[in-house]
Amino acid sequence: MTQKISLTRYLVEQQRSEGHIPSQLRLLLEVVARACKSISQAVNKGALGGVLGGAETENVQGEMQKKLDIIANEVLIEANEWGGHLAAMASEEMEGIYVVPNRYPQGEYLLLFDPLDGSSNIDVNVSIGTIFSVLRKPEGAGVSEQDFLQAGHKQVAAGYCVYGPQTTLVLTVGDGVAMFTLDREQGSFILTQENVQVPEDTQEFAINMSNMRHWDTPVQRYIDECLQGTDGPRGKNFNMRWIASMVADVHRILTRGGVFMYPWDKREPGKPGKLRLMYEANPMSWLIEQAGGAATNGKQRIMDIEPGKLHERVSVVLGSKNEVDRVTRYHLEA
Ligand code: AHM
Ligand code: MG
Repeated sequence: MTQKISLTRYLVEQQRSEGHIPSQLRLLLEVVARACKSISQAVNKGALGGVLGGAETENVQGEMQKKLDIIANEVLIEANEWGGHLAAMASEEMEGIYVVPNRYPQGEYLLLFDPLDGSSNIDVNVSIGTIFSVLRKPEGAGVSEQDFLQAGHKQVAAGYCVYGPQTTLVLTVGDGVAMFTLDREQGSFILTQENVQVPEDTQEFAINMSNMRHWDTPVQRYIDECLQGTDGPRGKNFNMRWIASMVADVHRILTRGGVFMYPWDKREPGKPGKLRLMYEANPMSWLIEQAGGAATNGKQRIMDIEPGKLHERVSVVLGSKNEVDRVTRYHLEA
């Protein structure tokens, strides 16, 4: 019988043999995984747990919050504040940073998350998820929002948990991408795929086509060429998928390739894009790059962007390398 490797064992072995994970970071990741387990539990109960529907409050981005957005945010904070491994947290659902209260020891890491990604899918029973990113707190006393403003290449761990037909946790600590499936009977995440690789080529794209008339020329050109299929310059047919949960779209791309785009568009020209850099684009970009894919904002590598503010937005093109390179080239040529 092949032995099952739990997330705990995987992390211990990474710490021991590879030296990638200091013990504080290992503890932190285990706590994040535990929080994801509770969120998965709440998601699964759905209407039976009274967790569906709106909360009638707005977040800092001016978006209406769902009950689950708030529940997931609280679960992550409560799970992570007392362990001693964190100095502060930041979330899509909180305007400012959450500093670990004085009654607990302060650690050397910073945790950022989108507690419930794909909120518009909660009430319709479609896959949603949690995205997280871990940074090291810069040296010095105290902790401030400024400490969080680090480029994506400074991340020390990143991942997401997708709540779909299965609950799957996907993680990188800079040594490739590993996937863990939640075994509900055992109550633990079990390693189900290591060394995940995104194929360099793909015939599948993901974009919200209803925004087509608002896009910039390079994006119009790329999608138009895909749509022409075997009759156009690409000489092959493309398929389209759009789940409207970045977590689920990225999970499909990590599994079978594809290109995901949420570009800048003319609806709100002052905003670089819809998605947030620090807790959506950066962690997803690192996972995709660790799996051999690429991630840009159309012009530059996402993980090289120096953030100016916590809730900064960004245009996103990520996935199979050759397609991302093509979209980026179209932008640079324009
Ligand atoms: P959220 O974090 O508020 O759920 O918003 C992010 C989501 C992404 O998961 C997804 O790719 C995108 O918004 C979908 O947007 P749209 O509804 O415009 O297609
Ligand atoms: Mg989100």
